Amino acid sequence: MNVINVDYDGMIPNNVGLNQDLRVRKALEKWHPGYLEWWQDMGPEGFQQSLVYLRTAVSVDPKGWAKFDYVRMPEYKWGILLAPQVEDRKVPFGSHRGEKAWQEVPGEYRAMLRRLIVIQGDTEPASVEQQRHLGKTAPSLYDMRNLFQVNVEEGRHLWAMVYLLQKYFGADGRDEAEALLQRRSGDPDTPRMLGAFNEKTPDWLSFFMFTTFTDRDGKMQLEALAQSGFDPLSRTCRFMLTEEAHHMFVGETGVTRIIERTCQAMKDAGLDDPHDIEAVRKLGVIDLPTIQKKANLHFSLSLDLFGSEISTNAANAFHAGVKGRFREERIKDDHQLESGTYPVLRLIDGKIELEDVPALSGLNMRLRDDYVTDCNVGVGRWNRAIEQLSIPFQIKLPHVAFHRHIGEFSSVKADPDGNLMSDAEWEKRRGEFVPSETDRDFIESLMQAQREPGKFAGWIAPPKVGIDNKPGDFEYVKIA
Ligand code: BYC
Repeated sequence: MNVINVDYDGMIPNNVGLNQDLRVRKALEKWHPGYLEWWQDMGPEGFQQSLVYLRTAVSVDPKGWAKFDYVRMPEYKWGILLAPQVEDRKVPFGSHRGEKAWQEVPGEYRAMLRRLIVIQGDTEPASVEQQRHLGKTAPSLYDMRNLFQVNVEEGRHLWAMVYLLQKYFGADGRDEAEALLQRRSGDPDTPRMLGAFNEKTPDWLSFFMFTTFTDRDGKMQLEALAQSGFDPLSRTCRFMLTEEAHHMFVGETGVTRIIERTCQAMKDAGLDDPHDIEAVRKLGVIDLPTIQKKANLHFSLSLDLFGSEISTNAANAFHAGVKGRFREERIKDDHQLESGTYPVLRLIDGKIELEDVPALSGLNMRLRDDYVTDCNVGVGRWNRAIEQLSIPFQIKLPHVAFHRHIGEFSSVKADPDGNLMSDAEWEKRRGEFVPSETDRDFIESLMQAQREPGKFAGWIAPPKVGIDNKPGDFEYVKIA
């Protein structure tokens, strides 16, 4: 089996030798119709027959792994692709560090691995469900195509996790694979597993914030799982990361383009007070303070995805060699962390203070700190766009205690600077920190579809370059 090139002959493109693995192939072929039903039901609404200029993975060679062509989404080739096996790979951390990486699930870590794979798998269809209405209000065909690209790739990521469940977890794995198609984002009875994946993505600013902040959590979690001593999981996540980069690109450049348009419209109208919200909104663009509030909301929801500050689950997963740290191989320490500490922000006697905790218990925080650093790079790019048009405003990430539902700070209320406040004061001032109903109504009023090739809605600037170097007026979606 050539692991670089993908076998496209069967129903399920793959580089895992499915043709020689009848049991798993049959299990996946049985799962396939349910998946397609889910996609028709919960995937992009109203565009299933449209031809979309999509990227499909055809190889796992980093130099040329994808091809672009028009595809109807239900006919997209959702395949199972693992990054090439690293010869003689060792478990890189934890108590098994230096032992041969596992090609099968070690019995004692079966439940732990299954749980992590199911949680990861659950987020993928959840995001498609959250974004299913957005096609109708796309600000351009370019953006519509990017949305659908993200959606089909999240679908492929679900396939990736389902393959692991079907191949390595027997009957339990099959049940979990079914359950992944049954849960629904935001459903009161059968919700998705993690909080942020049950929130709404009501408009395109939210979509760009989600792909900036929540997909970036995806990147961090996949990086941590890509370190796993369980080699098939590591290889799966390594390949998923190549696709994930585009999702964050969509988010970050989407917000940048909104900012550019707002600042340009302000300049053209001779407005330089970014806080004169009414005047800015009259120009038909989104004011910067509202963009800040959306960032506050999506960043804080994404922080919740890192779990609690002090976590035995995280400690156990690292000790077991199952889930590592961000870029484990670049860290200079013993990679076992049996001694040593990590500084964690905690709530101590009603105050927010740093406390040194055992390094193993603080692993969720370590990953979250790496995440915040990564987010700040993106926010820096947004601020450069604002600076270029000399508008006196800076987007800032809120404090980690702000608007939290999981962990240390879920029991208190804090403003975006981390000042604690009473519940009553928070309720009174909530609309200053996260989008109010009026903000949401205003944004919604702008969400009018623009479907002419090369044209963009008035609240967002065109991109600098096209997808696959296509010209500005390229018809990225041929709407049926
Ligand atoms: N919501 O020990 P703790 C992506 C539960 S995004 C609800 O602190 P742990 C994507 C927790 O399950 C990346 N419950 O948690 C992005 C535990 O319950 P049990 C997705 C939560 O395990 C965009 C209890 O609280 N991948 O790919 O250290 C588009 C104690 O928690 C939450 C992963 O997350 C929450 N937010 O850390 C598409 C990787 N947080 O077991 C896709 C896999 C915690 O006591 N998952 N709880 O019943 C993990 O690594 C970990 O499970 C978590 C939580 C980081 C999620």
